[in-house]
Amino acid sequence: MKRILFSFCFLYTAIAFGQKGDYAYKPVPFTSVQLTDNFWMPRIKVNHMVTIPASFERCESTGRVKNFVMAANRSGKFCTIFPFDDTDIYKTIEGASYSLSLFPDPKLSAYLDSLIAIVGRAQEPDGYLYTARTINPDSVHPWSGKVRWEKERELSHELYNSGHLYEAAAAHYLATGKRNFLDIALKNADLVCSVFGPGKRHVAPGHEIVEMGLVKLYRITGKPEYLATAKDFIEYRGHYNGYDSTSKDEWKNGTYWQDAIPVVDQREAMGHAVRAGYLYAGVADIAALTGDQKLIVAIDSIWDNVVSKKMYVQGGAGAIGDGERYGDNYELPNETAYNETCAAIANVFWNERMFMLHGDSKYIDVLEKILYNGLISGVGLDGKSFFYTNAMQIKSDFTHPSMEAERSGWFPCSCCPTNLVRLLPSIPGYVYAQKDDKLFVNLFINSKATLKIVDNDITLEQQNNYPWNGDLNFVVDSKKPVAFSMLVRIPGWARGQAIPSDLYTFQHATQSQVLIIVNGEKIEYALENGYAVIKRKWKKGDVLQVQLPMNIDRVTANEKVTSDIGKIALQRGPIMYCAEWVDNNGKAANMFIPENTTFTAAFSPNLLSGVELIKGSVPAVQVSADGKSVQTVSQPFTAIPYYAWANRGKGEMMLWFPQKIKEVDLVAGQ
Ligand code: FUB
Ligand code: ZN
Repeated sequence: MKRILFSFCFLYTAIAFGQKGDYAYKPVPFTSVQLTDNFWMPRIKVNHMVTIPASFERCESTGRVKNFVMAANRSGKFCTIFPFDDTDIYKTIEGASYSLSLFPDPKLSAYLDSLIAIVGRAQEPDGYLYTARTINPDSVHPWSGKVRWEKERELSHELYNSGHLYEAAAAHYLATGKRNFLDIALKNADLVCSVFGPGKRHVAPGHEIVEMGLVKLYRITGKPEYLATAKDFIEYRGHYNGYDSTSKDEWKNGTYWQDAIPVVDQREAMGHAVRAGYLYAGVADIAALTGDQKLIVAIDSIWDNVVSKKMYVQGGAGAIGDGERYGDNYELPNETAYNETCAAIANVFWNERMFMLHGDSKYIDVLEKILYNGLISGVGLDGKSFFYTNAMQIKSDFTHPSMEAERSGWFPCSCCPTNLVRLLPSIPGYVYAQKDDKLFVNLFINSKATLKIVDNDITLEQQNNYPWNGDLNFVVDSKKPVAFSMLVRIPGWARGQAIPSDLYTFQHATQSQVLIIVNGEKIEYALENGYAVIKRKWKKGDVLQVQLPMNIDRVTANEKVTSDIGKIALQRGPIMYCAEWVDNNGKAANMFIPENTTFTAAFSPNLLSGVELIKGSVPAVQVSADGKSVQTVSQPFTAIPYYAWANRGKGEMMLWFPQKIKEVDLVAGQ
């Protein structure tokens, strides 16, 4: 009864305060999907065993935890570099919470409780939580402003910290059922809602994420103010009159913060790429909950813009280092590609939400591209070395010293490692989605899912060796036969499409047939928004087989991407490949790949934790030992998955290869 009353009140207040609907397509929660695979589970385990402890250790050794202790005591001096350093603790707690639902670990659980207690003590009585001020309000970080919220539109990150707090507290509550962290977050959210809104302060948060975070709290509590404030934060963008709209400087004209024009009028991805990705994800949430069509038009256009003009072929985004931002259309330089790991993570959040809005597989195609390539490249196979930027090529002269050619343990700004900590163990939540009697299979990961469909409990087991092999098996278990549709994503790459746009195409697009077999019999199927629809009365023991062709494809870029003219990249299934010096006679930047080159693929279980290699023979330009002549020789070629580069030391790496030589640049020798 209490539950019914709560639901009724929630519905009533939700409608009164702006909720008109929700995502049409809902993910099957991470708690219902148990991964058993050989690709993600080992990574999630390394995240649990290595990355999470290392991350907490660094939060301790760098003074991030001490900041909270000092804030609790209201004395001391903020002892780290950035006012958003608090978020590394929140993000690691978030990752640990997801991880605890996979690997019960009483010691870790007790440690989380102890940290949460410290965070709680650092919170001011009215809910304010921001160690950079609370430690000593008279001596604040220069970015923080003398009084609360004064510099929120710029760099204080007060609401950014709150957003990460909400995301982490929601995950902790959902994974563990405990309220200790959630209560801290709610107290802070209540303060935020009392400070910002109509008739109160207006601000476009300087670093988005609070919008998504508030929506998560709204979903847990049903408190309408959380939804309303998230919506306000989006509406406040584009109305600040202190910018210089004539300036080309993105910080001065507001573009850096996605604040130059109202969100409903935005059509192109601009500014800081992580901020942008978090904004678009938050906009999708608000659009879903309020039904605001103008917001949907805006993010649909921005998505088209990113996917057709601003995304690297390995799914990275945010090409420009100065401002960590999106460049112009087709501005995708390889020598200086920035591709912050956090931007890739933000775009996973955004693409998942775009799918939930529209139910089209193209969003999951992009999500998959990011996930298997430009996102996990951010963490080394050891789980404790990271890339902040994700390079597209490394040449031996290391011409651009700002480009990371080697992974680091952590960074003074450690946003990327701790973002990876939270993303990886949340992957079970991306595998399936549902709408009415439709079950969407979005990711192909060995797992056992328990879910309810048309009021029946079923379990669905995936058996495959993805991403190396395209043979997918699904086994249904159900007490009684259930009529529902299984919609299996047929990835764009299996249908001759490199990306859902004309930004990248397969040079020799082959239209291989995707075979679908039910209980041993090949079936005909219709393709709906990129999904093969298999509608039947499913019963215990039914086996669905889907055979995706695993060709090695040559990818070419749109000719407007000047840095890729005349070049190809190699893709097999969802995986993009690169060549490293270590497998290719000490160099990688001297090889080219003529159009008629043939390749083979072979699995190498002992290399780089087990990878499918692409092998062939290609011409390589060689300089004679005396430095007096140049010749082209045919040599064996080995490419590894892009995500696995830089795990064996520092040297050349190439992802795009010329098909012919145009000219040779001479570098003087001694
Ligand atoms: O500002 C907080 C985080 O620091 C951003 O998301 C990253 O790009 C880094 O600048
Ligand atoms: Zn980052």
